[in-house]
Amino acid sequence: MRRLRLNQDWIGRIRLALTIVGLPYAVCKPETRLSSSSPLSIIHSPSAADWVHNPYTNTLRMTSSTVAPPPHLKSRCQPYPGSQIKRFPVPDDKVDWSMVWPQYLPVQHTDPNVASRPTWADPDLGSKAFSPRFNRVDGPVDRTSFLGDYELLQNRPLNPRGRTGLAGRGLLGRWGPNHAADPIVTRWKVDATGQKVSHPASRRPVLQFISIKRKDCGEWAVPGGMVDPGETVTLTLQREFSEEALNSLALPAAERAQTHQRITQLFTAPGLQVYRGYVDDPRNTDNAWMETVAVNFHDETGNSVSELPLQAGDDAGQVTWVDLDSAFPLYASHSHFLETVAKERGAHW
Ligand code: RP5
Repeated sequence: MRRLRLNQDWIGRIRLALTIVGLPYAVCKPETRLSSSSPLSIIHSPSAADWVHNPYTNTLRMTSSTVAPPPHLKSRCQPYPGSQIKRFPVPDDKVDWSMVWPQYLPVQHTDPNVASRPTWADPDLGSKAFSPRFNRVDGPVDRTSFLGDYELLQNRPLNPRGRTGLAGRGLLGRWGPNHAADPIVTRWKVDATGQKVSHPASRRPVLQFISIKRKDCGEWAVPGGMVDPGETVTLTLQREFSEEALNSLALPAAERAQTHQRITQLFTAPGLQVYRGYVDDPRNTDNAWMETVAVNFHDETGNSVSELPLQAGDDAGQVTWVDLDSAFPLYASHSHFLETVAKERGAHW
């Protein structure tokens, strides 16, 4: 409960700050409160023996689903991001599709930008020459879900985590799963003499991660992004990190090549895959939702990526090293990923 109060204090402060600076849209407010039985906590903190190397994605991943999935809370936030649209209110006990609810009347919304058919978005269902193969890898677009096969209702994919109060695609480009990748780059916090800094309360060493402030909502987040059609997750992780945290697209060619070489070293070492699954993203709808693979790349000695000059680029308004701490509010399910990183590395949380 103490942690919940802390979180809400932070959210209040951030919302106040956003109001002052007038960001495009305020932090999305979950409709429901976290309860003390929230599945946000780690069921089992894995030991080194629980990790196996996956040669295809070059990640170490957990052998079993030891981490509880994130709760479906932000996916019901009001108003819908980037709009004044109010979702049809969905109480906790009606989230699951198995609960019969004839009165359910979700608001239909697809953002005009998505409807205008940018290259990253699907056409509308029913459009000529658009026959998506749901639950399949559909040409260069992966329409499979980490949660298994999803259902279709009237030819529309159904969010496997349940109702959101909004039908259509909202701000998301793909019908069904929208796949992302989240690079969590960490180092130990050290003092002026190079000694690890421990947190006074937990007495555990403090980890820091590279965080960006998203331009769209002003929330702090992991510098993740969408997997482009045909792209491997490994490549997305490095590309998104370079674009958002190092502003690689704006660097002069020589500097860009140097930066690329340095971060390739970090990203080619196997990372720890800390999460793979559904993301409780405020943009989720009944028919389109976020899924991700979150991988931790750790600079143990602090002399690799730690020395790179951070510069916000692309979707990021700011970039900085942030201490891992449960009280720091983050976008979507990102706190959940960081909690796993902290537990796995024996760090403060
Ligand atoms: C989140 O949205 C994912 O975890 C990832 O961080 C992010 C991808 O969306 P964009 O940053 O590309 O908008 O759900």
